[in-house]
Amino acid sequence: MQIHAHAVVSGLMLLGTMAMAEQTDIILDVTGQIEDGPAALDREALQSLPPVTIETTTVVTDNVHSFTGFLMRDLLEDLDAQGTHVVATALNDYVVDIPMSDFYDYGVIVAYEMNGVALTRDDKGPLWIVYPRDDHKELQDIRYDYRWVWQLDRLDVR
Ligand SMILES: Nc1nc2c(c(=O)[nH]1)N[C@H]1C(S)=C(S)[C@@H](COP(=O)(O)O)O[C@H]1N2
Ligand SMILES: [Mo]
Repeated sequence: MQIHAHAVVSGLMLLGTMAMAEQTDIILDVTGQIEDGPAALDREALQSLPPVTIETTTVVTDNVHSFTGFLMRDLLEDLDAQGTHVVATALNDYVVDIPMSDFYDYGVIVAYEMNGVALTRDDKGPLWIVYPRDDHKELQDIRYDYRWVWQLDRLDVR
């Protein structure tokens, strides 16, 4: 986990340097109870976390899709998040409270790619919380469906 933390931190430092020269592309803000303070992460920092792919049906279609992203628990561990839940906010101001235990009970990912193509703002991106719903029957439930936040923008650790 320390190695990944370095990867995220160096991505952030690079970002700090670039910010002076040009407009940066922050796609995820992580705030709240974090040992290292709030983090503003760009695609490069997020993609420095170990990639994980999930093949699953989605809440919005019956077809199986392939989602690639990073494990939510890897990000939260790297930032040393200390809390019992995470409030996820989307670009359309959708807000949902997710228990931290979900990320340890299941390999929940934050996807940046679907079927090998980067997710975009006009189609559920740039980030989409994806549960491995086909691997766990209990996840095939409305209680979990509403935690699949698309257009994810911010995580607040509480
Ligand atoms: N950004 C965003 N994510 C969201 C929602 C939303 O309105 N905005 N709706 C949630 C709910 S209530 C469900 S059931 C699933 C599927 O919603 P959809 O059918 O509207 O895509 O996505 C969840 N993620
Ligand atoms: Mo819903």
